[in-house]
Amino acid sequence: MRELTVKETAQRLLECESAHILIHRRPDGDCTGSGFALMYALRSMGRKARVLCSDEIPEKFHFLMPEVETLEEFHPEMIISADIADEQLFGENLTEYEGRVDLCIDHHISNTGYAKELCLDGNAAAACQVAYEVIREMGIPFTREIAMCLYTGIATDTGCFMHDNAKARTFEIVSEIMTMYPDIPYADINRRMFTIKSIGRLRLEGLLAEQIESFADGRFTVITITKELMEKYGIAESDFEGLAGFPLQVEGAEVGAVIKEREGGECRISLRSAGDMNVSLICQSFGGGGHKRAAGCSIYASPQETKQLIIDAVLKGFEQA
Ligand SMILES: [Mn+2]
Repeated sequence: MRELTVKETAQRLLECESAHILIHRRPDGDCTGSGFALMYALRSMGRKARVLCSDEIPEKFHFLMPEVETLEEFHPEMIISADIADEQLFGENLTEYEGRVDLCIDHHISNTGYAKELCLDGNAAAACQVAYEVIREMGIPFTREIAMCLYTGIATDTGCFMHDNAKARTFEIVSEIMTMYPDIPYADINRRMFTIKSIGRLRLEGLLAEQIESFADGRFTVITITKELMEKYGIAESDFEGLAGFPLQVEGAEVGAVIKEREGGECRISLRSAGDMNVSLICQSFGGGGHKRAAGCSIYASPQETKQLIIDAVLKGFEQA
């Protein structure tokens, strides 16, 4: 693997005649935005480019995609990946690309270096931020659709500019995009990405709110979802997407846990920390892992027993801090 500068990456793309652009499984706004922005950039120069994803792209991101796909199948000269830290994230339908990626554009410091060449900025809030620098460096017209893709990826990966990955450069880029295209409905995009939910999802959040239990004077909040509850309300595993941080919305909560009962006596635990506690250490002690502020593990026990084990571990963590 060779690390490329933004300038070298721009040069690669300027020379690229045709490309398949891979984005990660269970696509989010950042991989969708960066993938399609790179596709539009290549197509604007008359090159062939197509975005490939193992899973279907959720409807809320469809406005970033071409309305109709007119491009026929082609054999790509280059395989590019966007926002993919690890080949394991290609997903089951793109495994044929393992070991074949020529250029990866990414912002995860955990990137495994699977591509032949890598353009990585670990300080960038989003892959879209890296893609912005590359496309600007290419010197090609910065189209409205590119602008919309990159804005959406930056907005989603920063939690609508709320997370601490939103830095001065992030806001500069957004400012440049807004100056170029003041008419893009930015606030409407934010609303669609962050506020609008299906009625089912909203009801699920209501149900979750009812299940919240507090411990350690409210510093630890827990939501336990049993199979029985999921069946009763017709909730699917996929409905929980992005809800791990839900218990942390409670005022005063420093650590939050969502415990979900699964088949086969398994309970899946998502732990989130808003403070100093390193929840990946707790999850590691149960055979799981993750990051300091976001981690997960599985425990093979009843939901009640699982909850008690997690409570004990977190309270011990508070005592030791
Ligand atoms: Mn990303």
